[in-house]
Order: sequence, then C-alpha cells, then structure tokens
Amino acid sequence: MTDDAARTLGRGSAPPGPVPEGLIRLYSMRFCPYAHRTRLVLQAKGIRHEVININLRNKPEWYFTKHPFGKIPVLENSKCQLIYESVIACEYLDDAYPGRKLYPCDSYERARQKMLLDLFYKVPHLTKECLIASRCGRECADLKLALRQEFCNLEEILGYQNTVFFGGDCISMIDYLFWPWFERLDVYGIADCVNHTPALRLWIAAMKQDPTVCALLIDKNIFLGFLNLYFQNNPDAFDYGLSC
Ligand code: GSH
Repeated sequence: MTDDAARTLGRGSAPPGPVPEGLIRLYSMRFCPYAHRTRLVLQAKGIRHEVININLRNKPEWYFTKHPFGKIPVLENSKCQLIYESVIACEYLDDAYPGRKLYPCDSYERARQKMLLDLFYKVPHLTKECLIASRCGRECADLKLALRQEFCNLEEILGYQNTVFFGGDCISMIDYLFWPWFERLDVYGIADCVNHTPALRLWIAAMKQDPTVCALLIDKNIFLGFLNLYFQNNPDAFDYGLSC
C-alpha cells in the first residue's frame, strides 16, 4: 500500500498518468478531515492505493478535470472513473472492495448510520469556524457553545444505545466518518468541548485504540506547523512536514 506522496502537486504540475490496474488513486490533502475519512476506509479495508496530494491554494489546472470545483477528496480507478464527496467515496470503497464490510448488512442498521450522519452535519462547520475564530483572534464562545450542544446530542445517542461505538459494540463506518473532527479537537484548541460528555470521551478513547485510527494519527506538532503557515498564507503550508 502506498500512502502520502512525497510532495503536493500545484499549478504548473504535469497531470499524473492513468491509474495502474489493481490500484486506486486518492487525490488528497494531508490535513483535510474529509480526505481523512477516505484514508481511514482505505486503511481499514487494506485497499492498495496511491495518494496524490493537491495544493489547495494553488491548484493544478488539470485538477478541475477530476472534480468540477477542484475539491478533495476524489478517488480515481484504473477505468478512469472518478468518485467524489467523502461519504459517497467511502461507501463506494466499502461496496466495491471485498473484505471487512464497514457499513452493516442489515438495511435498518445501515439507514440508522446514515441518519446519525445527518445529525452530525453541523459539527464540521462549527469546528472549522472555531479554529478560524481563535486563529484570527476573534471571540468564539458562542461557536463553542453551539458545538457543545451538538456533542451533547451525540452523547445522548451513545447513552440511549448503551454502546461504545455509534454503530454498536464494534467500530463501523459511522465511527470512521465522524472521527476526523474528533482527532482535530486538540490541535484546533477546542478539546474542552467534550469535557461534559463522558460517553463521547470514552468513544474517543476507544477510537484511539483502533489500529486503523492509530495508523493515520497525525503528529500534533506537524499539524500545528501546517496551521501556523496556513493562517500566515504561507505558500509552503501544503508541503509542510514532507521530506522533499
Ligand atoms: N462535502 C465535501 C466532501 O465531503 O468531500 C467537502 C470536501 C471539502 O470541503 N474539501 C476541502 C476542499 O477541497 C478541503 S478540507 N477545499 C478546497 C476548495 O474548496 O476549493
């Protein structure tokens, strides 16, 4: 399995060639929570893949042939098929590849995971707004209050189900779809938002024991280094921490 490419591709870069047979390609950005979802599923299912990191501040011209708005993540297979939107990409991987199924087979349980995902929809936006506010020296108490409310809703679900994970007693797709935003609470400076949600904290602790989550944990100092450059509008941000 190949993972993070040694550098990011930006404007002026040559487009990559076709995806070799037996491999799937992920267009990614190392610090993007949506791409992180896709990487978790690739890792959990042991799918052979390659990663091409895209400089989102200086996108390659050819990248708009992969996604109409130039967003990541995007999957590309050896038949030149493109799949974007992180939730759709994760479901595609689960359906198209053999091995451990991450979504439950039971139709109701599968629907229930999708309903939970719907309840989560405010979290990505609120965490991002908290990060931007704190990095720009703005007051973020109201945003944190709103985020705590979302976490209380998730806490209630775990309490009502009386399970460690959102899909039951084992980790499944919904946990991987939620996880990237929880991994970022600390580097975003908002870890205190889970102080009053003990079941959610137990879920976080359980997630940190999962081999797939562990394999993709991002080093806190590298993440902070990226955020520092990103908020200074430094063009080197997207290559931060790469070996060349
Ligand atoms: N709804 C999309 C998904 O779930 O895949 C969101 C993806 C997204 O917003 N990705 C961000 C992006 O591509 C990076 S974290 N930003 C570049 C841009 O908007 O031009």
